[in-house]
Amino acid sequence: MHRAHTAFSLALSPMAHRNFATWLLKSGTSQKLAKATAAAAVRTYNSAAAEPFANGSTATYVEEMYNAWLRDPASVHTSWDAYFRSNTYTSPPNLAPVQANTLPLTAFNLGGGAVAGAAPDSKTIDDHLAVQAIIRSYQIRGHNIAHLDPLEINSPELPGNSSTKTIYANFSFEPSEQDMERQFKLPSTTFIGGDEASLPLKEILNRLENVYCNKIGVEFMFINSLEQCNWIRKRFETPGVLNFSPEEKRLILARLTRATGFEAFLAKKYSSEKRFGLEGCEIMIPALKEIIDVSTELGVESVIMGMPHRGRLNTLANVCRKPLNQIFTQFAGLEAADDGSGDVKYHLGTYIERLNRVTNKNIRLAVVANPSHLEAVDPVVQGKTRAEQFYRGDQEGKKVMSILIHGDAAFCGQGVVYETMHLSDLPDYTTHGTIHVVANNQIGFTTDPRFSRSSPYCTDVARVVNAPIFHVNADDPEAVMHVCKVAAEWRATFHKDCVIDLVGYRRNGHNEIDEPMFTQPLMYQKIRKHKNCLDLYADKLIAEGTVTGEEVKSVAAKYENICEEAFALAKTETHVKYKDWLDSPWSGFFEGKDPLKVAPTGVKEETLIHIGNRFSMPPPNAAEFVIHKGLMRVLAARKNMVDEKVTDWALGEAMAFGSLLKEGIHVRLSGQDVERGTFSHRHHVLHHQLVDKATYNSLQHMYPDQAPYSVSNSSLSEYAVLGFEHGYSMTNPNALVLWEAQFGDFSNTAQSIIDQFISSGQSKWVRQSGLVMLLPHGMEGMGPEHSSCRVERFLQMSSDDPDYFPPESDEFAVRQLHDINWIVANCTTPANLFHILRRQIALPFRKPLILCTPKSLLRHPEAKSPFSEMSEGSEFQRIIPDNGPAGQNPGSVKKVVFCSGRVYYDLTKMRAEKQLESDVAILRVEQISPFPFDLVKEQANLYKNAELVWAQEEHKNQGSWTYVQPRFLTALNHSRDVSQSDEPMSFSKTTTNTTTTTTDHTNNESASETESKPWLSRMFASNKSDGSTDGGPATGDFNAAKHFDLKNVRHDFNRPAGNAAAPGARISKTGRKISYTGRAASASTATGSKAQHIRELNALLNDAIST
Ligand SMILES: Cc1ncc(C[n+]2csc(CCOP(=O)(O)OP(=O)(O)O)c2C)c(N)n1
Ligand SMILES: [Mg+2]
Repeated sequence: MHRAHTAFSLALSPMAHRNFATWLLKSGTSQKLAKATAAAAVRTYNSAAAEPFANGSTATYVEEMYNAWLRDPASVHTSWDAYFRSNTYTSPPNLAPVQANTLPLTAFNLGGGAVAGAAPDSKTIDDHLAVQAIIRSYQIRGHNIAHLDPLEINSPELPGNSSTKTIYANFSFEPSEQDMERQFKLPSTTFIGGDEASLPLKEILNRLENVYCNKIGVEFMFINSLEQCNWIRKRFETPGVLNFSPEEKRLILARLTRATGFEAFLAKKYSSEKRFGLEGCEIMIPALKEIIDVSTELGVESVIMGMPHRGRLNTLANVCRKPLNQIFTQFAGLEAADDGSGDVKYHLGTYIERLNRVTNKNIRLAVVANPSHLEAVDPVVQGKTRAEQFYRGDQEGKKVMSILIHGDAAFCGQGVVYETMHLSDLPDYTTHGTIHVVANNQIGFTTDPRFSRSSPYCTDVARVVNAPIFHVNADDPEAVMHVCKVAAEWRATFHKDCVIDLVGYRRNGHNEIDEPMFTQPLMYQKIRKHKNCLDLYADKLIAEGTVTGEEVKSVAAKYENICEEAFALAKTETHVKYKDWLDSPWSGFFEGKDPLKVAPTGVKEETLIHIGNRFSMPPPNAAEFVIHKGLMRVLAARKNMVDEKVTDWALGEAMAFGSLLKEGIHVRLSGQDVERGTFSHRHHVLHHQLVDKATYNSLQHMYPDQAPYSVSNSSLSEYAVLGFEHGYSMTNPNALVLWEAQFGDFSNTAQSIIDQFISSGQSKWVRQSGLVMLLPHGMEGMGPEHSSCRVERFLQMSSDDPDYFPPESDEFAVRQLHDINWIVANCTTPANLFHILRRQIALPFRKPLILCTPKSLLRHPEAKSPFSEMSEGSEFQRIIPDNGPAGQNPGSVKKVVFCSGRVYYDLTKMRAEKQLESDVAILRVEQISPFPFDLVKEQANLYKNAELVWAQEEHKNQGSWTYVQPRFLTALNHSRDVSQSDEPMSFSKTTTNTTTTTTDHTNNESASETESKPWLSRMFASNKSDGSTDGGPATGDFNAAKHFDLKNVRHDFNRPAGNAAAPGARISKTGRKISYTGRAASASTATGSKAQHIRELNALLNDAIST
């Protein structure tokens, strides 16, 4: 264990080096000090943000004095007596009640020859207070010298070798032999006495030593709540808490046997495979089971877990009870029966419902799929948990809980742990307590803790949220079980986070193929000689007569048989099925749905008027609810718009939300300052100007039977909050979940959530999400930051093939959406915003939406939409054509400018200035990805004689240019695949059906060798074409829909020019080109000074519009 021994030299408090009693007994200045201290203590107790209780030992002395005075005023010094009589001191509300077993100090054998029953002399008081201080010292820093490291190599270097001395060295109290036998009164802040009010000092020290310095190290005295501290003290100090019945011990042994047996079995069968075994920390499996057992007993019905590689397979097998054959199949290198890129076996998720045999209650267990990026899954798990709590109406987290498992190096190294911890107590993000389990093997890959962290413990990050930390030696199964039980009870009682630090070791290298002796030779020499936990525990139970050696062997043999049977079954499997590894099934969502049918997104005009009116209304009790004058003007302006049947951006967004809420769709918007909106345009939460915390949110009061709306300002974290919202969106497809970045570029601090989950989650883990990312974007002279949301990065990750023009049909648009990994758009009108948000729910599947959103456009007089563009019959426009003179007479247009986003308004202004409305057409590409090949082609054909340009305000290597350029070429040349020869490749067994929506799943099962290796297939095409169709599943569930989806993608990819192609496609090559107009490439998004920005913008507008 790496623990900084400096902790020991820290003083308890300024009082630590004094003789407390003497100090208290002094009069004059000391009295004043005492009074001040007492007053401070009162403030501390009464303040919501109390000072750390542990540091203020003063408070406890006053409290002890007060308790003593209550019992017997004569037992305290007259100064205290006078002080308490003055009623200045207020007993803290959460002060532990005086224990029944406490006795007045006068009852004790006194020092200095005083008579029993008389007022105690100063030595007696000194000694008692010193003993109390010692008790307290054990509670505060006993964990520092506890025997936590099974290898005993990383213990702190302490001065002297007596741990007891270390604990009380600061207290000017050197107990003699005689003192050791003396009875000492126990303070109300300890439970070591059980029913006894006093104990001999020897026994006190002995018990404290056992409780705090043995195999458990409890770190909790920094917690601000006395109630919580006492709760923990009681759970660890009460005599007998570590006594286990023979049945309990046998259960632990059986579970440990399975955990150990599983790793041994994998090691035997797949010796050269990476599995990130748990050896050295196998106790984690019984530990998780204990947490789940106790939590289930206390009412939890669903547990959502997030964990890294280490011990993951074991957890799936022995905690979730995922069928072993499914796990073993993952080792066989089989082809997938369904589609997707898949993932390595130690990343996959799972979802299981089963009976907990110990509690006899049904339980759901989910392990969320996660990427290699350590800890990235933490906020995702929290979001998923929060959502499940929300949908179940579990407002206090009594039914749904999360468990996060961490590695020691990752827990302290990865910042997202801290960011996630900070969500733990926020009203709209809390999951009402998470149990964190650290599989602390005292190493991270090849790096020792002393080189990987600056904190004494790997768990110190948890202290910031006042989470108790239970360190425990992983070689002591009973200590571990006790800690797990307390953790589960803690969560059920206080609904706050806590941490279990399982201190073990790693028996092998980082993975099974690594050689650990290269880097940790001494540690591994020790490990090689160290018996495993199961053997140690079995020896112990055999020695004490709880089990026999035969029983131990037979339990192990039984489990091995189970593994063998599953292994044999796995051998009969021919394919792996990704759907077996889905962590968030959406039962019923896909059933009976036409996977290519989008519900209309336009709504009745009366709905728009109703929502608009509500949204522009002050709170119903307006007479009492005073809102800011500026907001009155905002509301009045909204009302005017509704009367004129037009909408601006904020109103358009509210229309989308309100209409979805009306349809029963839960809407959740989260991000920094989203309630008002960074640009002060949204104002969803109105604040009473005179009453604190009185707010009104009109979107929550649109309709009596509407779905819940939640909008919440988040913590200042992108990584954790975006991850959280992604997790939230995974839980239920019938919700619109949106995350807004303050400015679009800040989303890059959440890059791993974007890369690892949002863009690729469906492909890797057959998991869909309709999450919306709102990214304020626009070059407006604000410098390198706050300008670009780096849309180029999102576009670069879009999975549509630039060289492939999909078959044209009525379903072109939806099929593209179906096949892509996410949607990237930049809308220029509130109506299009309205439709694209509603389309997220209208789609029969879910795709993430990356939406560049405006800043200055929020108030642009032209960026408004009439209600007619949102009412029934209207829909999202992927491309907004030119509806002016140019569009009406396209044949005479000289130039067509394609653009995306706010630059459109600058371009139209410049065109007007140059009076070129008939010569230059300006078209807006609103949905950038998937690229609207069909509409681009259609529009380009319309302007036959025109030169085509792409104009963007972003630099050439940024913005959409690099994405759209090759796609324009494909669209303009009507090409299916410009990189291919003219000969259609027809090896594929299916053709892409442009019209049918029927299902033929049977074909899918016979995926050929060549199909499964598209690149090879392409090179050595085998001319296999049966012309069968592969449309969408008529009755498909999620997996069926996805199956269908990816088959098409794959087939299309391999066989771009198919017999189902639109007539003429790919044949007529016009040879038209599109050129670029805009800023030069740049290393930064900066546009320099405001003046430079305007100069550059004008240049690009001039360039774009000149004919
Ligand atoms: C964000 C990130 N950085 C680096 C890695 C590479 N990596 C994989 S495991 C590992 C060590 C992790 O140590 P620890 O958290 O203690 O877990 P252990 O493997 O010891 O169980 C590292 C650095 C990673 N997976 N994720
Ligand atoms: Mg580690």
